[in-house]
Amino acid sequence: MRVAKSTWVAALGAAVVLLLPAPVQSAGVEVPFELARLIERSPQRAVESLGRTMAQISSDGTVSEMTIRRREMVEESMLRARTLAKLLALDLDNDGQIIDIEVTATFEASDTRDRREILVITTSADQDHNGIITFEEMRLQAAESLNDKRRNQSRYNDAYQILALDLDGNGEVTMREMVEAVERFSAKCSCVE
Ligand SMILES: [Ca+2]
Ligand SMILES: [Ca+2]
Ligand SMILES: [Ca+2]
Repeated sequence: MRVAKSTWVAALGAAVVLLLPAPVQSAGVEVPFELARLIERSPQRAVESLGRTMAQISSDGTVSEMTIRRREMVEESMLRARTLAKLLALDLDNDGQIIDIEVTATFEASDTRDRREILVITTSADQDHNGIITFEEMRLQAAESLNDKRRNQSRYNDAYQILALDLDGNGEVTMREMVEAVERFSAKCSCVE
């Protein structure tokens, strides 16, 4: 299901027009604190930033819990695959496990930066410290690298906050809905810009 980018570009254009005269809407919109601050700082920039996030999640910019989670899972699996690929590259004889000789051989053939990475990843992957990294340990290491990444990641938290802008409560937020929600909220809070 591919929808042209022009859909949300048009919505953004409409947003800018809508936001300038800031028509007063009576219906209140409850938004999470962080999102409220973003809108209060600049409704127009909030629309642009939220629009970008929404467009990254789905081609037509309509987001729901499912589309966000799906996007998140795709990214997570790519991160896991990257770590797993680094470990699999050390399995020189392709028997599904990494032993000392394989690490040493790769280590000697690598430059300083890669050597550091090899040391870090192999030390951390060999969870039972028996000198052998099994495939199960590689899989666990890949999952763990995701946790590190996740701690620093706020992008999807932002995306989930957008769900608060579901004005008609149908479980998804369209670009137009987001624009209208920002407009209503900014009218209510009499934000400056
Ligand atoms: Ca091996
Ligand atoms: Ca081990
Ligand atoms: Ca909706």
